[in-house]
Amino acid sequence: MAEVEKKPIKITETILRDAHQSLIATRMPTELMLPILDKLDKVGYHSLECWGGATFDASLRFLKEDPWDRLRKIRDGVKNTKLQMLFRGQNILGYRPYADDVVEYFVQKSIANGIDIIRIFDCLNDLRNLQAAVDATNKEKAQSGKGHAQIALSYTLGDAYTMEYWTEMARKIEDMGADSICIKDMAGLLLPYKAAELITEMKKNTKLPIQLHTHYTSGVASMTYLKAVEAGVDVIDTAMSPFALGTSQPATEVMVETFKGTPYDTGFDQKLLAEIADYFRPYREECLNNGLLSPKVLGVNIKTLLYQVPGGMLSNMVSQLKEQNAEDRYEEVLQEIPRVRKDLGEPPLVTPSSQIVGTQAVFNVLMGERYKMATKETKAVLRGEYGQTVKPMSQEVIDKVIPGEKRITHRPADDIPNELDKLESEMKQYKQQDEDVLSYALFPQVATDFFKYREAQQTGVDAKKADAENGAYPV
Ligand SMILES: [Mn+2]
Repeated sequence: MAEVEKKPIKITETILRDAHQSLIATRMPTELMLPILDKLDKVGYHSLECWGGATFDASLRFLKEDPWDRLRKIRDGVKNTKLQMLFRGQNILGYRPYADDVVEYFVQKSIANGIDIIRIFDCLNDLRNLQAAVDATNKEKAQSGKGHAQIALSYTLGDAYTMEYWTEMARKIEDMGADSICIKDMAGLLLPYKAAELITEMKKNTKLPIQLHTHYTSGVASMTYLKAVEAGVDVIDTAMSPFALGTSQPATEVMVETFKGTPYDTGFDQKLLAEIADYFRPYREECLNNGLLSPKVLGVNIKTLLYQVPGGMLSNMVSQLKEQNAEDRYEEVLQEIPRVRKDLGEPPLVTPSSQIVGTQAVFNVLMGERYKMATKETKAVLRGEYGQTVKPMSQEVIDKVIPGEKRITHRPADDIPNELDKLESEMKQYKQQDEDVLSYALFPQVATDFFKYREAQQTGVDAKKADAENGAYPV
């Protein structure tokens, strides 16, 4: 009897990044991560996602930690496993587009401090917004031999997102010089049989490895992984059980056990995984007790599937309506969302496009007239400042919201002159390491506060007594 060809499924562990970003607002401190790195390193993961996304902001803003220092400490403790980060294309890890020189420098420093795989995405899937980061990664790879550029497509549903769209994107990503592709399903919209079809078709169109990233939010995620693995996906993202499920990823141990004895067997040691889970479980309990982890995010949110919008977007919308004493308009707004999305060229609904569409839908309903008022962000999308959408935007809406204004069709970052020197001159009094200018570039105010805090710590001033609000630190 012919042996079935073995194809062990590879796993990216998310407990150090997306798992705690999704469940406890990215609050896991570095000190909690360090003692378990040795065991995590022994599992045999494809990679450990541990940096980028919201971790950078949360470290500086809430944990008063230097994110670069975190990365170096994780690198010190993880000798064998690749380290992975999430990167928002031209927005890096911030909320505005940056000049190419900042993007390139950030990539260079991320790799120099220990990152191996950079997962790069754009909220409109406009590949032009990813080119600078991919080129920078490839440049670093050519020079130091380190670095892997993965392009992530934000998965979404809609008329424009046909099978041809996804397969065509796979081809383009390969042409751009990326090393792998990720299907990034932030809202848990990808259903099991659809996943099988998607992976099968994409595999026909690209030689690049394909990784699948989803969230448990709608309750289908582990089934989606099962079908995707059977269809030939190369890597899946999972989280150790104490921080799995709900708005996080499927549990690592469960997926490992599922594939045991099959051609997809990971070969991971369940005893070792159990020891890692034992380590994180008391922290989960602590987070449940102090309210950082809410049982609300641990269930199945079926509305995600019903309305095809991310759970976070719905809760945002409800709070906006509450503020206006207009909770009774909920259904109307829900129906307005797909219309606004169409007007704006049917973008995927992920940060920040989800907030832009959601807020505009609330405005349209509450004002009693569509686009009577438009947000600054809606205007920017219509001007092309976020990039190109898959479908054309509504001419009628363009004429009403930005009449006679200039629209751009080129890559938005082409309008941003190099800015590293200027940023450097603004923050040089606080600079203790090269990387500080990048922290400042991303979050000028938060980073400055952090630099002052750091100085106060170093000079022995009790930072708790320092006047954080006014930024006055008695020395
Ligand atoms: Mn995610």
